[in-house]
Amino acid sequence: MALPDTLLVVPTDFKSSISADNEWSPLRSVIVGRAENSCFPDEPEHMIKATMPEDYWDQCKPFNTFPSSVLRAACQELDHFAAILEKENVRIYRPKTVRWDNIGGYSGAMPRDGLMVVGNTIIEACFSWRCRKKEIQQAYNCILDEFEKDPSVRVVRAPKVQSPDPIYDECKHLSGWATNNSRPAFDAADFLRFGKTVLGQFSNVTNMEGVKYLRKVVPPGYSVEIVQTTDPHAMHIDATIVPLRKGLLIYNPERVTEAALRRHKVLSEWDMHACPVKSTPRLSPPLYMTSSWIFLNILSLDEKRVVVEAEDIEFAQWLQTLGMEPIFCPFRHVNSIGGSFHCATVDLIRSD
Ligand code: DAV
Repeated sequence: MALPDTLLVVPTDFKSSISADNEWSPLRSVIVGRAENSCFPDEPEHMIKATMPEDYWDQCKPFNTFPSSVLRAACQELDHFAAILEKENVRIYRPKTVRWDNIGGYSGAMPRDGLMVVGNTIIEACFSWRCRKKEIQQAYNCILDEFEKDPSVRVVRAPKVQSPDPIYDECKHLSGWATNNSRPAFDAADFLRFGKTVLGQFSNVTNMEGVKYLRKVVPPGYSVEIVQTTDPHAMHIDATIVPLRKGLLIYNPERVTEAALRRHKVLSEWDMHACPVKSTPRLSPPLYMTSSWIFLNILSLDEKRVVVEAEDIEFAQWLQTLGMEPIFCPFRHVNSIGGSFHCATVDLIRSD
C-alpha cells in the first residue's frame, strides 16, 4: 500500500547522518580507521614499482604483515586521534578488526581511499589494487549497513569486477599509468570536495572509466573535474592539494602548479600558497608506502583548526602564519603503514 504523501515529507530540521561536500566545514561525524593486522600490499611488480618506495619493494608479497611494533603503536595512535576528535564533540565510527594476515588484504587503516562522501551520498571506490577488493566489505560493511537503513542517505556500492580482472593486462597500458582503462577504477583519495565541484586527478589507481563512473554516481548538481598534476608515481591527491578553509589552499610545488589549479573556476578566487617546507626522508619508523610529503595529509576540524603530526613543527608553524591553529597528534607509525590523518578518516558530516 502506498504511503500518503504527507508521511514522505522530510521535516526541515531533519539532519541526515551523512552530509559533507567540502574538506573544511566543522566536522561533526567521522570514520577513523583501524591498523590491526595490516600487511604490505600484494600487487603485480609493475604496480608496486609505480607507486611504492623502492627500498621496500621486496616486502610487498602475500600475507607479509608490517612489523608488530609498528602496528601496535599505529593502533594506539589511531585510538588517541579518535579520542582527540571525540573530545571536540565529533561522533566517531570505527570499522571491524579484520585478520588481513589470514584472509589477504592490506589494511583497515585508510578508509579515505575506499569511501567518498559527496552530499548525502557515500560512494565506495572501485579499487584497482586487487589486494583491496574486499576491504570495504570486510571492515566497513558494519558501518555502511547502518547507513543503508537511513532513508536520507544514498549508499553507492562498487560494481562487481569480472574475473579475471582485466585492469592489469599489459597490452592495454596505453596511458603510461600502471592500470589500463578496461573497467572503472578509482581510489576515493584521488578526489577532494570543494562544494559542488569535486576535483581529482588521474593516477596509477584512477583511470578515465573511473572518472566517468564517478560523474554518473555523484548526486545531481555536483561535477567532477580533473586537475593536471605532474607526478608519474601519483596515487592519491591528498598530499598534493590541501584546502585549509574556504578560499585558502596550500599545494605541493613538486606535483602541481598554481596555474593548473587556477584553471578550475571553483578555485579562481582562492588564495594559494606553495608549501615552502621541504619533505625530508624519514627512516624510523620507515615510510614503507608513501613519500615524505605525507606531512601535508592533515585533517581539518573546522576553518581554523587542523590536526598535524606531533613532530611536524616547522610545517605547523608555517600553518600558523596562514591563520591556522594546529592540534598536534602523534601519528608516525600510521604514516609508516601508508597514510596520515586525511587518509585514516572519512568525514560523514561537515556542517555549520
Ligand atoms: O606519497 O604523497 C600520500 C597519500 C596517501 N594516501 C604520497 C601519498
